[in-house]
Amino acid sequence: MSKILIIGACGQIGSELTHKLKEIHGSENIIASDISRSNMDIVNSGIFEILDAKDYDAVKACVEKHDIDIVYLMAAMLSGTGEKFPMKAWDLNMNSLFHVLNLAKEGVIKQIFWPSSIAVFGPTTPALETPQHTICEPTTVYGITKQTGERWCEYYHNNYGVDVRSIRYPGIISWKTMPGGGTTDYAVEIYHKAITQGSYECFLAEDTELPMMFMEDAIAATIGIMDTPSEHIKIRSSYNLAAISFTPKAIFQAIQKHIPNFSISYKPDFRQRIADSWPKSIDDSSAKTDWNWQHKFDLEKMTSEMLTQLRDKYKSTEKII
Ligand code: AKB
Repeated sequence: MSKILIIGACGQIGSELTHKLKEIHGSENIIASDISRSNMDIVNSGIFEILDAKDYDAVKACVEKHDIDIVYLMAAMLSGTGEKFPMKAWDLNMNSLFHVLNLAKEGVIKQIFWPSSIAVFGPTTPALETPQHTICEPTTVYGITKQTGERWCEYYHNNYGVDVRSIRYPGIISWKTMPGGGTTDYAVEIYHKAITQGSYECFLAEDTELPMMFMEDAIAATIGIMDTPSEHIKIRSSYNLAAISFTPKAIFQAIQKHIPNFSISYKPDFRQRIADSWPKSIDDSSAKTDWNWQHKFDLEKMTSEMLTQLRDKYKSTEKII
């Protein structure tokens, strides 16, 4: 049985991935790690290590201590926070990737999952049904780190045979753990505010269309690409991945069907410029062909699931309006 290390296990995607991998492989084979104990559910649910992804010696020691075969590197600074701390974003996003790529190059680990993002695209990219291979001129620090990372993943695969796999995640929507510091975070916040306050002030304009995905689909994609036989993985930079595209107005209207009195106002901030530089929809035919990717959740199904789960979560806290 392979031993798996998740770096950044307390975060939005890392936490749900950790639970799913435990279900599949058994808790004893999954080592969750993060820079702090910011998610007690993860800390208390199995093996947990404090780990700074930027520290090569610490990452190597953790990998050796637990005899790790596979690393999911989920630690990253996202687009919004990256614009505030450009050098920190570069340091974390690039050095953590080099550390795991080099451990694979040295034969210490066998397989890597590393997330890329729609942030690799920029204002010169075709915005509708953005192709797999197209112009990538990102204008955010986060996007630059993801684009550079993709180039290095492909380089390490081509030159050193490293089995690294990657997906360009769209905005991910989930109810268990909040996202932190992204431009697509509004699409999670809006559900929480609908339930707890009945109103939401959106930091993007009402007609800003972006590619999005429900967490269950994102986890299925992540595990799907990692379980695919290596010879089918034709793209070693990162795969386009798509599910649903919508605007703040469309998600507001979908919520209003369940909560008729819900209201919204729009106050675009610095993240509007980031959102405007990203695609509106993505062509993910390569992922469909190479490893049978197919999403399950549309806006209606996701909205219904989000509201049901969040109502349940907030029930005991008396925060529901
Ligand atoms: C962000 O908004 O920065 C992320 C992403 C699209 O990668 N959610």
